[in-house]
Amino acid sequence: IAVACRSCQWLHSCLTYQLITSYDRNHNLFNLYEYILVEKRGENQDVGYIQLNRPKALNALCDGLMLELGKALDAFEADGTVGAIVLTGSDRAFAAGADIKEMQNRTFQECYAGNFLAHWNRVSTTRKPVIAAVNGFALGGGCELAMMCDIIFAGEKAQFGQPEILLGTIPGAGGTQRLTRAVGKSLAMEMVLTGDRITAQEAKQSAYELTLAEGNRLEKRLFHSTFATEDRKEGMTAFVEKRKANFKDQ
Ligand code: CO8
Repeated sequence: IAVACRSCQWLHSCLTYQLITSYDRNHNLFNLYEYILVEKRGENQDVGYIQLNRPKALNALCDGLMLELGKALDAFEADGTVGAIVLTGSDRAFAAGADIKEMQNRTFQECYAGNFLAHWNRVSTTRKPVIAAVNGFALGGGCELAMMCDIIFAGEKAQFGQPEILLGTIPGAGGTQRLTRAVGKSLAMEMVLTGDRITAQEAKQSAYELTLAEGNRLEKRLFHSTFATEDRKEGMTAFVEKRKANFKDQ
């Protein structure tokens, strides 16, 4: 009986998965999800579209929502006709963070032993480009989710923030790391330490204009160009000759 039950369960989960990832005649994924809306869009139906859909909770990222998001991403990854994926929320909220009500009574032991929210990085491991279309609140885990995407396309009403400090905790899904790279250390620390939010415009102004790779390439070129100056030659020669360098700004 136990074996039969287990295979029933297995069959059930297979069927559920198949249903969740089924397409209708218009190649739209059936919306059998509870917390997200999923479909294929675009002239050629080649854009995977995922909309977070918990309006009453401002799209707070409960465990069920994140599991569904992972499944939808898996389905789009496996679908050869999908070239890129758009992840969005509503006008009012992209996502107002991890679900605080779900986390409220968790203990350290549960979080640590169960590796709480370990599956949250699924977006960042997606091989197809993922574009976050953000409006309204993108706070805490919502801001982190947007930053896991390859491109953030933000509307006028977008507000980005890491307000975890106001709840007595810290970002846990890459906020301290990705925000630093996105807006620089100073503003990232200010946001993480105060919980203050920034607009899309402020985020754009503070964004590093160079990626790390581009920055490294530029640095190397500038390093090379010092070999065109008299002072570089003088500096190194002085070191070798054990004397003080006589720089001439040339
Ligand atoms: N979790 C659960 N419910 C929420 C959340 C949330 N994060 N945010 C909003 N809601 C709910 C509210 O409880 C309310 O529900 P109800 O009507 O049943 O009380 C409903 O959404 C509407 O919210 P408000 O009435 O508060 O709406 P306002 O317009 O007055 O305020 C705000 C909107 C400013 C967004 C406000 O709701 C707010 O401050 N929300 C919390 C934002 C926040 O602190 N986010 C960070 C959460 S912690 C986190 O994300 C950690 C991530 C760690 C990931 C770790 C991975 C390993």
